[in-house]
Amino acid sequence: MSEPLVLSAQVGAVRTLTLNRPKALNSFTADMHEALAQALSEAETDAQVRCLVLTGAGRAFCAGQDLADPAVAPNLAPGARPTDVGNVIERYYKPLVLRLRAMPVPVIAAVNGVCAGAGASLALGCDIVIAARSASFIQAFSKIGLVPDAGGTWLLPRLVGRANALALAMTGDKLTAEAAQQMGLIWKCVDDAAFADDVSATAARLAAMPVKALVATRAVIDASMQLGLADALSLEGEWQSRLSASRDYLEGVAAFMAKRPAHFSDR
Ligand code: T3D
Repeated sequence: MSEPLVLSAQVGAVRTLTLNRPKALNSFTADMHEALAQALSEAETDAQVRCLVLTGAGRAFCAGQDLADPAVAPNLAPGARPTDVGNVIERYYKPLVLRLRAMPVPVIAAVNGVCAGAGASLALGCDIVIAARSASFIQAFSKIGLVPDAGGTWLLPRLVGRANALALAMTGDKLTAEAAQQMGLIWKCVDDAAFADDVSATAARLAAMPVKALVATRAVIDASMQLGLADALSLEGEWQSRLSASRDYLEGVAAFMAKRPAHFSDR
C-alpha cells in the first residue's frame, strides 16, 4: 500500500498534519491537495483538536507546486496550447489558504526545512511560524516566470514591508530561517535540536488557552489591516461583547480571582 500523502497525528489536544511526499520535497500534487483538504475537514470538526500544526516529512517543509504534475507542467511541444496554471490556484491554493486563515483553532507552521514557492506562502499564512535553524524560505516564483501566489503578494508586504517583499520576490534568493526571523517574516527560528520540543510545547500551550479568543484575535488583526482606528476600535468592542458572553471569559476571570489555573473549553 502506498504511504498517505498527508499524515495525521493527535497528541493531547494538538493535531499535527505532515505533508508526506519527501522525495519531491513535499511539493503539491492534486492528490496531496485533496488529502490535505480532507485532513483539514477532520481537524475542523473534531472538538478534541484545539491547535493545528502543519509540517513536512523529510528535509523539506514544502517546495510548492509539483512542477512535474501534468496539470501544470508547461507543454513544451512546438505550437502547443499553454497550460493555464491559474486554474490550479483557483481550484486548490485559494481555498486552502482561505481555509487555514479561518480554522477554528490556532495554526502553527513548523517549518522543518526548505520551503519554496507556494510552500513558503503556505507557511507564512499560518498564525505562528516556527522554523528550524537549517530551514530556508525561497520565493521561487520569479525563477520560473510567475508572480508569488497562494497569498504571497498579500502576505509579504504586510509581514516585511514593500522593500523587503519586492527584493525577496524579485530575486528569489534563499532566506535563512535566522534572517527570516530578523526581518520579521516569521516568529522565530529555533536550533534544530530544540525544534521538535519547541513546536510541541508551543502547540500544547496554545491548545490550553482560550482558543475561541485566539481565533477571534486572528480575525480582528486581519480585519484591522483594512480599517481606520475608529472602525478597529468598534470591531474590537463587538468581539469583546461576543467573547464576554463565553464560558472561557467567565472561567478566565474566575480562575484569576481564585488564583488557580484556568481550564478553558470553548472552541
Ligand atoms: O505552477 C503552478 O501550478 C502555479 C502554482 C505555482 C505555485 C508554486 O509553488 S510555483 C513554485 C514551484 N516551486 C519551485 O519552483 C521550487 C522548485 N524547487 C527548487 O527550487 C529546489 O528543489 C529547492 C530550492 C526547493 C531545494 O533544492 P535542493 O537542491 O535542496 O533539492 P533538489 O535536488 O532541487 O530537489 C530534490 C528533489 O525534489 C528533486 O527530485 P530528484 O531529482 O531527486 O528526483 C527535485 O526535482 C524534486 N523537487 C523539488 N521541488 C520540486 C520537485 N519536484 C517537483 N516539483 C517541485 N516543486
